[in-house]
Amino acid sequence: REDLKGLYSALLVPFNEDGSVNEEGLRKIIRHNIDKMKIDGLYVGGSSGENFLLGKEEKKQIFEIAKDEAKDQIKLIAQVGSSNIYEVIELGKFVTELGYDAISAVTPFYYRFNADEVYNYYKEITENVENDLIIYSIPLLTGVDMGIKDFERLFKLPRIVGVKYTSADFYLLERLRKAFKEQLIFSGFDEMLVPAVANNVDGAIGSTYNVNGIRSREIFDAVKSNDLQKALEIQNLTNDFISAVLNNGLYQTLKYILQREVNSDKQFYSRKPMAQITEAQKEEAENIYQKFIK
Ligand code: HMN
Repeated sequence: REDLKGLYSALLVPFNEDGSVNEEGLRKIIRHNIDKMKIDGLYVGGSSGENFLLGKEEKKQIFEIAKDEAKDQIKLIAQVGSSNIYEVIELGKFVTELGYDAISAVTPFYYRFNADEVYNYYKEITENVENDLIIYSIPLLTGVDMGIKDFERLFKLPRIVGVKYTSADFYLLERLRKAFKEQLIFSGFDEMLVPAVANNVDGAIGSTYNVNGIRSREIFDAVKSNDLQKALEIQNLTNDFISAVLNNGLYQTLKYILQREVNSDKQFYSRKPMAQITEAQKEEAENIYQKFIK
């Protein structure tokens, strides 16, 4: 599990106007992440990949393309979770066969599952998929809040190796880190990288690393080498960028910037019901691109 540590981009996926996956664009984004952003790995099938808007076959297609393009150059984690446990297991086996380094699964959502139901979901996945599993906790989007006792029980399952922790609760993060030294904790909020690394997370997974990976690595390294002043300076600049992106539409803006960065003449569409970028948003995205990324 040691070698899963590091900085991962939550892979963004470009779609064609008809909603199908833009394979050429996707390959370019993967190359951009490896060659220019120098990331350690990709988190494929996360919220940033608009995964929860896709069908099973499309998810498989994206997992295949990512592995085929990245080969063994970087680590690959596949987010296979959803509330359909049979699909979760099928996808888990599929990506394990493809050679993914680990799987990750979001807490089951929509229905208000209790702690036992969430536990049994993970237990069943680990019993059926022969791969390491990283819990994906993102209460903001799922409404599923887990406490230290829930994590304690889950971390006892043999194949569970850590958690992708997308929450601003730093008290819980501190408690988790102190209690579970052997588990991998990945920070999920890019704008809170400084406090996360200060709490000794093992890595980070985020959407903005697709375009702001170099700066984010500098933040990570500066905190690690106890240069808090430098880390904060870069985080301040990074957060000017992130807040501008969030104000203008997260996925639309990041995909616009990627389209510019990889020189694609085809627009990187979002998947419906996600809205497409408007002319005004494009203009602002171009400003953000010029100011922070180019
Ligand atoms: C994923 O599942 O694709 C992402 O890793 C999720 C990731 O934690 C992002 N969270 C959300 O979008 C809610 C962050 O990278 C986030 O986009 C960024 O910190 C800006 O808020």
